[in-house]
Amino acid sequence: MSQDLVRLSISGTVGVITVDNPPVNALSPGVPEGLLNGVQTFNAMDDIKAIVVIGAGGKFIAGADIRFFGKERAKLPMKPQDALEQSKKPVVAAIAGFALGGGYEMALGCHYRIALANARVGLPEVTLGLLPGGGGTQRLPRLVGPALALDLIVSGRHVPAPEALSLGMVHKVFPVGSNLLAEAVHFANSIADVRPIPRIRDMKDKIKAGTPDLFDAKRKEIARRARNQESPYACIEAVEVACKTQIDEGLKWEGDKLRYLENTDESRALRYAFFAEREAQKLPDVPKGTPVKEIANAAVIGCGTMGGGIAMCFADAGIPVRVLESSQEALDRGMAKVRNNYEVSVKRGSLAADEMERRFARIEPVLDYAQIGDRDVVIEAVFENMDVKKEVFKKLDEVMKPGALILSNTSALDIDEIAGVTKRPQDVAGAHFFSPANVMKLLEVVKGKDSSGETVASTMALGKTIGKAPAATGNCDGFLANRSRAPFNSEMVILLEEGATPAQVDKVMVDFGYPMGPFAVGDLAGLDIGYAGRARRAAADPNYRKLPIADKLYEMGHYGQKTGAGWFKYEPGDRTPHRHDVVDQLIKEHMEANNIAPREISDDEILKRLLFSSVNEACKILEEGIAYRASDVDIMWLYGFGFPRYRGGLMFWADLIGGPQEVYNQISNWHQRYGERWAPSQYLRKLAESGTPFKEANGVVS
Ligand code: 3H9
Repeated sequence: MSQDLVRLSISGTVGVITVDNPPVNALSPGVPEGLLNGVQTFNAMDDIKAIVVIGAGGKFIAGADIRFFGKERAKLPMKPQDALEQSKKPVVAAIAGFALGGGYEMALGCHYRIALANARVGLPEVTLGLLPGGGGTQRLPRLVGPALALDLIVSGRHVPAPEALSLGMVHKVFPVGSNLLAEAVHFANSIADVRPIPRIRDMKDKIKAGTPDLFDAKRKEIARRARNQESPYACIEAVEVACKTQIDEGLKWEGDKLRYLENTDESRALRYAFFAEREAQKLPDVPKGTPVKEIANAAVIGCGTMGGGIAMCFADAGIPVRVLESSQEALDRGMAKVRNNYEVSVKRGSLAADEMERRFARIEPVLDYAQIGDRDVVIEAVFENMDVKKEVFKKLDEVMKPGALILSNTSALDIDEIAGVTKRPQDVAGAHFFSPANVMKLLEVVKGKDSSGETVASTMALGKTIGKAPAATGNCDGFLANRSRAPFNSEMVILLEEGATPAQVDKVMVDFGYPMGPFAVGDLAGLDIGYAGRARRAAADPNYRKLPIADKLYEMGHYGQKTGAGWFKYEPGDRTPHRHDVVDQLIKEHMEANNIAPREISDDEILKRLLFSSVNEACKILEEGIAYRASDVDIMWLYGFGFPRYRGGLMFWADLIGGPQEVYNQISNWHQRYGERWAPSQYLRKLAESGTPFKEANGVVS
């Protein structure tokens, strides 16, 4: 097995070890063995003077095989990275594509690292709830110093090769298109006789200058975003250990910590999220190899908050985009908002001023539909009203070139009805962005009944191109994301009717891991949005559970931050939410009018009522065959609603706290207590009965 995954060859006096484990050359069983065998074999050959380690297929090594964490690993007589480091013949790591995690750790075991200019290196283990466990936490600080190592290991970011060169992470960078193997052999020949061989374990200068404040400062810096998590703190401690102990002791500490972390729920959840994200790209009802449309330019209809944000997504990805409005005034207003958004980024230091100008120049404001007809894709982002959307789609049908992707950013409306006004419903799909569109990563791709496989696959691919996390859903009111979220939105207000306060609910959800509480988010987004949606649903469904407190608040002019008051009160120019006595009064009046006795509502009840109501709805969506799989629900919650990634997503979290059986039992209780809105989904009952965890639940294809 190891011979297939790791090949040995010879070029003059250089031994070449090639890792060949598609798709990403992960360190699956057999690869570490093959690497170890390679070093030992070439060390035993007198005529070999130096060694090159390279990956096949234009990639170095993507790290440990993530599927194998939490499982028993084969014990090797020696770790390959240690064997590489101790090799008596100098070893050169030749990095194309990427050297990540255990891959970069393998390169750190080597004595020299060279890379192609478009390669990326880094230690992203923290994003999987782990720490670098192949020597990275001990070798990187010795190579680049503890401060930089700490930043790289705690952020887990992928470092582009030119930057890696300037940081000392690699020795030499070759232009894209170079023959890396030839360059590596040439380089290996040039250093073959250099002695002493530069081994990172012998580098002590940089870690000697201990900086005790560094570690506490880092802990403080990450305290808010890393709350409830262990791995970022383990990463900090590991670099601290590197500065305080001998390397062998540090390596042992690191190995023990990795074994502990890989069995935490945090790491299980993050590993699950990694694969769920990739799974979401797979469309079971679209044949493999379905062609994907090339998108060289785009158009957006509407330059309001959503339209402007969507145009920015294209501009940020280097795609020229025309944005159309019905009047010059609306266009000027929208473009000014876009410019302002960019300027805020420049002020914050996250965007260079010249790059802002380049991006802004890619957005061309236009007033006439004739100016967008030649675009490869158009995204409609006008007011959320069926008649308005239909008018737009009729015009698009007239002007767009044959084969153009015609997408709607509707967040809930019937995509089939919209597509129905065109003569080409096969080219129409939903492309639901989340607000603010230029920031939020989720792209919910909605398949209409007539959307072609090519249209859906192309919209998914487009999402990737513009840096989004796309996930697909079928057509229903609210689609997958907003429909599964709707019960949560109702339940949080219903809890107020029973005596909870917005501040209490928000605190529970922030403690759980959300960046903001749901009431504060409502105030930020604007309470008029929810009101309009409720009115529409109440008109369509006589059994719709009304939310009188929320409705009254809106009717009193509390639209959220924009009016200085919503669920909370805001001082001018300050976004800090303050308790509002008007809201307290509304709650009190509602309870008195309905004879509801105040009671202590526990944090656990708040959390579960919000989230279980949505799990139940997600099960209904799966049962209707509208979602492909439960893990797509999780992707939507992670990227659309700020659900903490280290809890995996709504459904995975529910698995962690007891799975379908626990959820079903609790929901059945609430069904008896509160009535029909808690009726358990039949699909949930089936999952509970069969003992199938949510993470294995697929949509029922009718
Ligand atoms: C580690 O190294 C711990 C060590 O410190 C300790 C050692 C003891 N394992 O993303 P893509 C699959 S922790 C297994 O679509 P791209 C992926 O699921 C690891 N599978 O490609 C997908 O499969 P499928 C630290 C993996 O070109 C296919 O490969 N390393 C792994 O857009 C293609 O993936 C990382 O965290 C893996 N390590 O991006 C790096 N990686 O086709 C994780 C990928 O069946 N990987 N797959 O859906 C990545 O960030 C990206 O995959 C990469 C390529 C940038 C490499």
